[in-house]
Amino acid sequence: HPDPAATLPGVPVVDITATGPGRTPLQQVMDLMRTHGPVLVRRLHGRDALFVADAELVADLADEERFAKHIGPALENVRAFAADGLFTAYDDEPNWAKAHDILMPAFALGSMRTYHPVMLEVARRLIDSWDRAARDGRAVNVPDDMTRMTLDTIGLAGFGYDFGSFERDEPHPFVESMVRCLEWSMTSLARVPSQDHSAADAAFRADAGYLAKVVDDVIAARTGTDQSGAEDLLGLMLSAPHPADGTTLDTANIRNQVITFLIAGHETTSGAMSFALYYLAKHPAVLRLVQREADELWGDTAGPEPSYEDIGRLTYTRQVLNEALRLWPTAAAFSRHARADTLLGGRIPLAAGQAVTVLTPMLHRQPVWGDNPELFDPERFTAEAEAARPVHAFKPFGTGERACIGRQFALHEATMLLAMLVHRYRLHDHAGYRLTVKETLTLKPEGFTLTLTPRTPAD
Ligand code: MNH
Repeated sequence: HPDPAATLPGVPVVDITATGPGRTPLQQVMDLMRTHGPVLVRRLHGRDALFVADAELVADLADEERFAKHIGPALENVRAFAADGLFTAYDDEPNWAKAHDILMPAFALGSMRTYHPVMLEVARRLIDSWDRAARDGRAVNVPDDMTRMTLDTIGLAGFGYDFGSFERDEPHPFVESMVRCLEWSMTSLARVPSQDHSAADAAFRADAGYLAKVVDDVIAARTGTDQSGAEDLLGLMLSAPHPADGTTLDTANIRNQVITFLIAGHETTSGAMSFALYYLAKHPAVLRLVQREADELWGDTAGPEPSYEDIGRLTYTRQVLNEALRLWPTAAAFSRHARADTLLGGRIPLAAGQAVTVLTPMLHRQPVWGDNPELFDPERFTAEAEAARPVHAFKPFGTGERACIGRQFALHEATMLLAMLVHRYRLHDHAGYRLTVKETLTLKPEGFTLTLTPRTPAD
C-alpha cells in the first residue's frame, strides 16, 4: 500500500478505523475537515481516500482535460443495481456517450415546457393531501411527502407511469427497496474485513430484484402500446436512434437507465425541497419574501394556475433553493480521477487514475462564502453576488460533462412546488424541530414535520 503521507506532502492522514465511518460518513468527513482543514486523507482499514473541499483545488478538478468522473467504491456498489446507467457508467464506457446523446434532448430547457403540466398535476396531489392534513390539524412528514411528489413526477413525466404515492399511507415499496439498496451501498463501505455479511447481501439482492421488477412493469406498460414513439424519457430510450450510428439503446441498458432515472430523478430533489422548507420554517423573514413573490404572481387566489413562464419569474424562490443546496447539497460528494500523472493545484502529486472526492457541503462553507458560512442567507444568490464569486465555488450538481442532466428538471419542479406551498399555507414548526441529517448516500432532514394552516389574504 503506498503511504499517502509520503506521496501527498502536507496532506494530513486521519485514521478512522477505531470508530469506523458510522451511519453518517459524509458528516464525519465534514467534522474531520473542520479540525484538519479542507484537504485530507481518510484512512479506514488501511484503505485511503483523498477528500478535498478547498475552492481552488475544486476549480482545478473541474479541468476536463486533466480530470474525469471517477466511479469510487460507493458508486461501484450502486453499479450492482444500476450498472451502466448514466449515473454509474464508467467515463470511457461506450454506453455513457450513447445514452447521453440520445437522452439530452429530453433535458433541454425547452423540454421543461412539456413536463410543466405533469409537474403541476402532481403538485396538486400534494396540495390536496396537505389540505386534508391542515383541516384535520395533522402534522405532515415533509421528506416523506416530498418523496411522494418527486417519485410521482418522474414516473409520470419520464415514463407515463403512475406510482400513485398519495393514495398510500406508507411510502411506495419502490422507495423502501431503493432506500435499503442505497443504504447497503453506503454501509458496505464500512465493513470490517473478515466478518460475514451474507445476510445483508441476500437482503440487498431481494431488494434489487424488486426494483428490477418495477422497471419491468414500467416498460411493459409502454411497449406494445401506440405511444412507444412518445418523446418522454422512456420513448427516447425505447426508440430514438443515436445521431451518429443510428442504433438504439440495447435492452439491458434501457433497464439500467430506467432504474437510474427513477432513483436519480426523485431522491435528491425530494431532499432539496425538504431542506428548503426546513430553512423557511426557521427563517420567517425569508418566508415572508418568498410568499410576497408568489403573491405578486398569483394574488389571493386559492388555486392559482402557475404557467410555465411563471416559474422563471420566481427568482427569490430559486435563491432560497440554491441556498438550501449550498448548506445541504443532497448529493454531497462526487469523485474525479487524474487522466494522467499531474499536480493537483500545482502542489499535490496525483498518479494517473488516482481518485479525489469533492465534499460539496464543505466546499460550500469555504472562505469564498464569507465570514459566516453556516448562516442561511438567500442574498448569496442574487445575480450580482453570483457574478462576484468564482464559478466553481458552488457545485451541487457536480461538474463538467458528467454533471447532473436533470438539473433544470429538478429546479423547475422544486421552484414551482415551493412557491405554491408558501402561497397557500402558513408553516408551523410545531415540534421545535432540531436538524438531524440522515444519510442514505443522499441527505435528508430526518423526521422533519410541520403543521399547516391555510393563509388568509391578511397573512
Ligand atoms: Mn442529478 C448526476 C445532483 C436531480 C439525473 N446529479 C448528478 C450529479 C450530481 C447530481 C452531484 C453528478 C454526480 C457525480 O459526478 O458522480 N441531481 C443532483 C441534485 C438534484 C438532482 C442535487 C436535485 C436537486 N438528477 C436530478 C434529476 C434527475 C437527475 C431530477 C433526472 C430527472 N443526475 C441525473 C443523472 C446523472 C446525474 C442521470 C448522471 C449524469 C451523467 O453522468 O451523465
